[in-house]
Amino acid sequence: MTVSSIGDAILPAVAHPLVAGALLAGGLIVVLAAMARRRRRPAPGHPAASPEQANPVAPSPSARSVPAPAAAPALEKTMTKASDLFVACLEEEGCEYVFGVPGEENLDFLDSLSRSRKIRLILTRHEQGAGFMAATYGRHTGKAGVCLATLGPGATNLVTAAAYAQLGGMPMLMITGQKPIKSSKQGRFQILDVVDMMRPITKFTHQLASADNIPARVREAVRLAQEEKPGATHLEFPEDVAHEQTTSPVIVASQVRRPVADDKSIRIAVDRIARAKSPLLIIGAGANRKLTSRMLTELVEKTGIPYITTQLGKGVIDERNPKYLGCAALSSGDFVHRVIEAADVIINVGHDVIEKPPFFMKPGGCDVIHIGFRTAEVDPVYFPQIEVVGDIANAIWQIKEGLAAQPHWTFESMVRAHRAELDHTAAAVSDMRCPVYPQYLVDQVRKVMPSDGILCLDNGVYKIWFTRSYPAHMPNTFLVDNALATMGAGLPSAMASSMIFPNRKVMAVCGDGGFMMNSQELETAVRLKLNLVVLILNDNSYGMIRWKQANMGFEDWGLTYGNPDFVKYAESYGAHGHRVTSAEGLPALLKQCLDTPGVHVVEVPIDYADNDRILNKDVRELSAALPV
Ligand SMILES: Cc1ncc(C[n+]2csc(CCOP(=O)(O)OP(=O)(O)O)c2C)c(N)n1
Ligand SMILES: [Mg+2]
Repeated sequence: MTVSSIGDAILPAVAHPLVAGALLAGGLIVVLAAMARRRRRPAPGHPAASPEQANPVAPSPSARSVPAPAAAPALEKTMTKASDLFVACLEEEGCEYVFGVPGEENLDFLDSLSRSRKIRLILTRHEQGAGFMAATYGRHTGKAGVCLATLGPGATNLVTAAAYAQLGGMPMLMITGQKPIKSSKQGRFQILDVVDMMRPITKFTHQLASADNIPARVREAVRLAQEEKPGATHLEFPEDVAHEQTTSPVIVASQVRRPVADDKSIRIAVDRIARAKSPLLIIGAGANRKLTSRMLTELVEKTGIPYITTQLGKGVIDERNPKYLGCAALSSGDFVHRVIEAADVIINVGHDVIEKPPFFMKPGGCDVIHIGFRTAEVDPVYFPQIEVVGDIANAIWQIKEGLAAQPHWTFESMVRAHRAELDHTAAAVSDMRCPVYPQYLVDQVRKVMPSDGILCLDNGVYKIWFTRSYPAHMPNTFLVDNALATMGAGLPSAMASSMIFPNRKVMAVCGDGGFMMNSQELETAVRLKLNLVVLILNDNSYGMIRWKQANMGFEDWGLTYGNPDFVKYAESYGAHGHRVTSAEGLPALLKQCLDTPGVHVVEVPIDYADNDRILNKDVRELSAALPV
């Protein structure tokens, strides 16, 4: 920082009473550090910052280059209103948006937020939409997405989003209001023990009982949300605490780096991989971090070891790479499971027990090397022989440095199994029936989406078709929830993606069931002037459950419904409504929607008649018949 830039930073800073307070109470160095960081953030006014500047994928807290805060004796203490201090703490954490539905217990906070020049309120039509958007913000940026709700009913509406963030590893901070805690206002009207309610689905939940503690608790809530494994945190901010006065200054985050794997563990892993006959990389949820992506790509390039992914590991390495051998979308019996069976050493990167296991270990079976931020959670089907624990990107880099391609390695049967999968899919992608064939749809969506385009899936049976056959090219371009696997997140996650990356194409793929669970957020999307395309796959039923019902030999019963006219429905919100009437017309319609600004809702009648035969029978039989 130059002398003049220091001056630039200080002058507007001291004009702000909160920062002046921090200057006096916390000392000059703290404020200079804070200012230096603020100057790197987007200028006031929104939408903020270009996505790349906004720090794409999961920055390690270690990326900070801020001098460590130094404590200085307080000179004079300035009184600050608690809700103003809370907002200042969020600003310090780099918060850009607060997504939510305020209630009367949040009005002090809302008033303080109205004066922020760094944080924008994103008002939604349901707290669940706000939570899904905040979690998706966290997933893309690595910074805690912040959402807001009132006490009781607002807080209960956040529960599904909390679980979504917690299980999915997405950093998110929830703030809920509460009636006064120091005096009774309306008896127990609307009062629930929200802190306890959030306990099993968060990493940290806390009631702010004193304004003095706000800076420490906000820092903790953000630190824990962002730290591996990222997840949800919750602060309850009662009405009477919100309008207290305090002299507590904002706390600036420390400089910290993640611990790296011990080099002895790296040597053991390298030695085992080198001695393998057919090593295989499996990329899981925890590997979905930006630096990890680069290191893994380099490892594959240098050694030629092939890889498969779990659903949440999709896109970490470009799936156009010839070393890509499939995604474990089904639990068993797919071609990809033949790839796995052909390996004698599995290098399992970022394994997260929250996903259905891509493979089941057996005594006497192949060896597994677990590479993760933490040690493996062992169970009867997962008991790795070797573990490399520490920052994943660094561990992969160390392994890459020590490992060379081995002439005795052979990948023939793995490649054969994947080739059989590609041939099987290729035979179906040109099926031009209408209602549309899922394999044709996946192929056409991939063709119209650019490499950096972001596909956001809701939960339904189409998820299996997309995860198996949509090659993701870049990290976080294929947002699927294979952790909570909730319905209803497709549209909000696409909205958040479009806000964060306004220059990229964004498409939500939803079932008619999942879309209707948060369809009211179309109003939010139109109000925010977002550009996105929402496909609604219409089978007039909860198709995924119907598919399982058929598979289990039950009668086709109890899972169908009627739908609104989706074109008129979209138009009533001010969105553009479209309906696919022929397979031939699909590509041009998708392209037109992606290239025309605004919110486009496209109803796609879908033919699921062959789901059961293909996914439960053909795929199993064909893959089982392959020689290993
Ligand atoms: C919130 C929630 N409720 C229920 C389920 C169970 N579930 C999983 S998929 C599914 C049906 C999805 O229907 P739809 O969105 O129409 O997609 P389709 O499978 O028909 O393509 C249901 C009910 C769930 N995952 N999440
Ligand atoms: Mg459906």
